[in-house]
Amino acid sequence: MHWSEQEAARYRAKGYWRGETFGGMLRELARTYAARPALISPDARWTFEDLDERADRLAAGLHADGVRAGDRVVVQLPNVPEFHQVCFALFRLGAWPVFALPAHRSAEISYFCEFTEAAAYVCPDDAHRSYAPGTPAYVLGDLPDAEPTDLPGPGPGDVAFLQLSGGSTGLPKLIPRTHDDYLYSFRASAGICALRPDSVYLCALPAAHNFPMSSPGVFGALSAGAASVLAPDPSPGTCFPLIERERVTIAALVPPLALVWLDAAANTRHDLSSLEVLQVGGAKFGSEAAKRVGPELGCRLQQVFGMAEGLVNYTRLDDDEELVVTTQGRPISPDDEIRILGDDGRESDEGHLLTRGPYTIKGYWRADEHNRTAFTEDGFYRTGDLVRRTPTGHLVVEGRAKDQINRGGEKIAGEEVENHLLAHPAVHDAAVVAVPDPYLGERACAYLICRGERPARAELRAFLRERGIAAFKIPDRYEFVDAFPQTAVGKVSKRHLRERT
Ligand code: J2J
Repeated sequence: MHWSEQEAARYRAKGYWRGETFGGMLRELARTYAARPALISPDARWTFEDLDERADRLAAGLHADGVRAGDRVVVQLPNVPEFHQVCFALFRLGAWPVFALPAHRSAEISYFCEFTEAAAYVCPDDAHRSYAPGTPAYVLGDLPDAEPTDLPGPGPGDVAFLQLSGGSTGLPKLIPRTHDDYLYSFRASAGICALRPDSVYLCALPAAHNFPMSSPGVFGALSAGAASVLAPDPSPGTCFPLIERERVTIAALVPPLALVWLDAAANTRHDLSSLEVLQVGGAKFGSEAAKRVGPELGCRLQQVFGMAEGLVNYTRLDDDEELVVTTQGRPISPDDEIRILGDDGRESDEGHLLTRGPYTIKGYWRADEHNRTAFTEDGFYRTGDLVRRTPTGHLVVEGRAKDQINRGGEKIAGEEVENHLLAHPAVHDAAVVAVPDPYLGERACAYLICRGERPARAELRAFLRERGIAAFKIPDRYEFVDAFPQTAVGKVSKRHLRERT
């Protein structure tokens, strides 16, 4: 579950792990950058001092309510400055945010609350309370507030939060990230992206996602003394005016949104000339679209291939155009160990990507059985991604060997949706697989074997909605079949199903 003493000693000696916590970092930033802007939204503007003070007051309020170090708190908030206030308040208490996405509904939220035995749930409005029956809820706008007191904080090696895995299993796995490892990953990312105090980062994707949180994301921007603009949604209609007004220098998008931005930029009246870097990641960005970014948006493209479990790759700002357009970058750290295994299990330059390093986890939280297969005995994480390594050490994502659909950057675990479909009385068996899509890259298709009469597609969708799962997990297509193709060992062959479409 942990880095070995030897690894930890090396990461400290090399200066990756600096023995700092989130709480300490913010205190330091508030001293250095004081009245400079930290978080900007369409109707709020918080300085570093504001964030520091508000985090303290909220921490004191939560503490007075009984929230303690090690407690889990499910956090589901939109892109508002309070999101980061809640994060830092919990970090200071040593309580762990469990990051849910705004799209999650009752099935996901109730699971997170039960599985983590959450002490509280922080949600956007009253309507969300019902998602977590039995867990005390705090609603945005009604957060507790008290005079700051001296609270004993967590240590740098302690878990800071639980991040959500994209997932390939029936129930989502939770990723424990420590102060030391996460601070390293976003500080190093801020360096790679050349963030300075006068940089302005646009957080257009949901702030809880690992990409806009840490690659370099809002935390990386804060660590560099830079401001972050929190966009309520990622559309050009919302973001272009914000880019113009706040002179945004760097933004992060998933590929389908990058396409929307490219098309919208062609006839916008907004001035986007402040934009220096557009980061695109979360799913494969095709080279044809990648080529358009420079000429059409007038900024540099940076491809980002990362995962909430740790490893993040970036094309560098001074990489050749060819590398930027055709690869998904190279690792943050010289100590990110990359192992690529062919199907025969031998090391190769093409095949299954495994990794270990100073900010890649050694195990999911409370998932011993799954961890035995998701990690090797010598502590490498099996990413489930198929990659090719170029002579320059850049990685090209060629495919995936895990049971997951990447719907334009939103991850869907096949098995999770199958389990919901199997609860329908007319569904005898279900297999959910990815089908290619020109806009989203992939969409989800459910293959179903039914008993009796086939349910209408609209009924299946309504059934899944009622089960309370996030809308993006509801399959786009339904195909009815009499049998599933089988592998040599008699399992459903999802590869053959994918090839049918
Ligand atoms: C192809 N597949 C990609 C890319 C992620 C930065 C950026 C992204 C994430 C993220 C992140 C890809 N091309 N450029 O956490 O910090 C797929 C891979 C990977 C999975 C991880 C970050 N970028 N992927 O997307 O945990 O399959 O993290 O294993 O959501 O997304 O998903 P997630």
